[in-house]
Amino acid sequence: MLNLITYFYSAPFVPGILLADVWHGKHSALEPAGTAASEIATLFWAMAVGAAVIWLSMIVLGVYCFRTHQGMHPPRLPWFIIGGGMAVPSVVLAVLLGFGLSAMPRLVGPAPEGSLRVHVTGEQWWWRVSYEHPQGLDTQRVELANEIHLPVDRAVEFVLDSADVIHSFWIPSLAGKVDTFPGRETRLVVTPTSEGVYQGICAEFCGGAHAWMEFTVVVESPEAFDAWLAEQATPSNTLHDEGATRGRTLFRQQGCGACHSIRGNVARSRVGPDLTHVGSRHSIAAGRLPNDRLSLVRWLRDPKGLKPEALMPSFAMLSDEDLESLAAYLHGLK
Ligand code: HEC
Ligand SMILES: [Cu+2]
Repeated sequence: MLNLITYFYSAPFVPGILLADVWHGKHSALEPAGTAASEIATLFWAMAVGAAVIWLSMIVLGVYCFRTHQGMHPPRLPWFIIGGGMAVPSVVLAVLLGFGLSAMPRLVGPAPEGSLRVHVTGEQWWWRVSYEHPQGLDTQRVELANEIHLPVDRAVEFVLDSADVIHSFWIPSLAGKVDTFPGRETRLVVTPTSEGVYQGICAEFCGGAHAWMEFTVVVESPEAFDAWLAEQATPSNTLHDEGATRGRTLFRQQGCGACHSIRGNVARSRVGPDLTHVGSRHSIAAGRLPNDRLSLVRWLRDPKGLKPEALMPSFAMLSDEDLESLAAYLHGLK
């Protein structure tokens, strides 16, 4: 009877997976777009089918016993317990363990020779992303925030760490999740197999704005990727109009450079996200807002209102005109 109750309890998991938001879309672990994710999806399906088969056979067996044999006879009972209670679970667990252990090296490294390497640091509450310079300049890294571009069909090794607390780096469509720790590097190897735009998230509660710690992953052709990286490696110098020119002056006057870096401008600090090409990103503040001028103004006016505990001060004391000029300058940094 106890067994029956246990198996009935596991039943909701079947409709659960059918209804789950993981089924489709830009962050679906069941619609894999990378080698690691498809391996995990295969394991998931094997386990789901296995669990369904075991669950169904237990129900059938239970009904059969209650209907026709009121209570099993002692001579057969020990074999039933040894078989169903010990042998079957041991075999099932051993097979799963073998599968898991054999997949591990492919999922967490070391990466194959010639892989692209991307460093990602989890920060409260955004992701610092940095690439080695396309011309191999050791001292110069190409840095940005909350956005990762990858060439399709090439292995990439993510080198992960954290600046503060434990975060967890997860791109459900491409691979499994890996925790990031302060003072310790973890690794994840991914080979994206289809072009597209995917969503990554932080999968470990890390404080106030944890739910707003998303990032965008763009998987594109090798040519498009090379062009993008070369563009990101250039300093920014675009000033479209008078508003943007005013914005640049305000950026210096208001001390934004105490926390931000804009290559080509005087700002060099690494407290907050690098803003060199902030105008080219899909979103701002780790997925909190779309990237347009109005959203930039809203962000500058009230970061903590938009993201609880955000570590950027409010600039609500500036006039609308000043905020709009700053937004024009930032939006022009493509
Ligand atoms: C005390 C440090 C600090 C100062 C000063 C500061 N910022 Fe920030 N800024 C941050 C931090 C930290 C974040 C990341 C917030 C998050 O996403 O949780 C951020 C995020 C941003 C973003 C979003 C970037 C992205 O890619 O998502 C913009 C734009 C920005 N700041 C502009 C400015 C401007 C303009 C000023 C000056 C008027 C300024 N900041 C002053 C710390 C600061
Ligand atoms: Cu988090």
